[in-house]
Amino acid sequence: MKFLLALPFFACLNFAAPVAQAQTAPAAVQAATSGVATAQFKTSAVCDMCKARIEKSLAYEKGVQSAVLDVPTKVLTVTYKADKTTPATLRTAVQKTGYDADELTADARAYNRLPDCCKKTNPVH
Ligand SMILES: [Cu+2]
Repeated sequence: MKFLLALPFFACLNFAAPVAQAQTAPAAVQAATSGVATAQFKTSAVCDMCKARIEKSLAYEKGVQSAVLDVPTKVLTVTYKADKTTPATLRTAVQKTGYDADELTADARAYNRLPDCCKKTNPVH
């Protein structure tokens, strides 16, 4: 998934980018029940570009079925297959995207590459 991290570094102009559609497609085939768990993490996301970036990054993580970030609360909700990944792995994926995950601080290099409007010093906007 590392190559994906290079993609979202454009300015925050394309809010309407239909990223959310792409991420839901692969999970649709999955049988609904066995071994599916949900985890929630508080992130440092501040805008819709952060939302798109995090959701896209998590969607490509192994075992992830869906990832939805609520921008006002900064809470990321991930549905995943418990035999394929763990909450710790998912938090690491958030860090590597440039965002804090609960008590874990964002990966510095990824954070530095975020556009200015996505820095966590900004208020939610
Ligand atoms: Cu942002």
